[in-house]
Amino acid sequence: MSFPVLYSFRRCPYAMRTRLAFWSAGITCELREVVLRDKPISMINYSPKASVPVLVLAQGTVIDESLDAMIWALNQSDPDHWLSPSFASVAQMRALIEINDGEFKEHLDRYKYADRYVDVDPDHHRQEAERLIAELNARLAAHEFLLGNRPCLADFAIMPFIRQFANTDRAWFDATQYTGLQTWLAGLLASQLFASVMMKYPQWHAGDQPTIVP
Ligand SMILES: N[C@@H](CCC(=O)N[C@@H](CS)C(=O)NCC(=O)O)C(=O)O
Repeated sequence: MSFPVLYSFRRCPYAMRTRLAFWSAGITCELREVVLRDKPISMINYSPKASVPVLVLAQGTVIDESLDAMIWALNQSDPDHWLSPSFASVAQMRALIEINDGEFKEHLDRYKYADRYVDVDPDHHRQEAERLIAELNARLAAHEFLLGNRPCLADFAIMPFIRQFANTDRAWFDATQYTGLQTWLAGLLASQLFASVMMKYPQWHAGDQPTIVP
């Protein structure tokens, strides 16, 4: 029997959110743990842009955008209704994820990895990123999750990036007034689902015995 193949990297926020959707959907796949400085040739052949995650379906279809891979998984099975936010439309949910993946990610990278850029002030980019942080925090004053009283695709698509933002300067984040966001993040990080997708696997090499998960 052949399972979908997921090229993944444990700490990559895009791969993380894809694994969250796979585990929630209960999809069994072959996990190939990638080391970014030593990417497998087969992954690059499937997807020349060579970013993780890369999903290869049994029929050979390749999905190499994490959000598309999440939606593919949830279209197979969505037991917790991630695709139907309780207090918002799907379009509003997509829009929130788009802000995260676009503007927020740009500032997050320049805050977290300022030394990789020329002439970048990390504090400036933290302040810019804080606009979305404040907006998410305001949402969480109204309900427990970003778009309602249960978590949806947006919570899991965005959480790995907020985790990175928080971890960049944990003492600063913990001392902010964004208590709703702090509680939301802590709850998701403490979940059984998150623990499951953060299990460690050795680097995959062609010819290895397949790692079938979950
Ligand atoms: N838009 C892509 C972005 C994926 C991405 O940028 N992944 C990073 C790791 S977190 C990567 O593989 N970068 C390529 C590299 O570092 O060589 C997605 O959503 O899947």
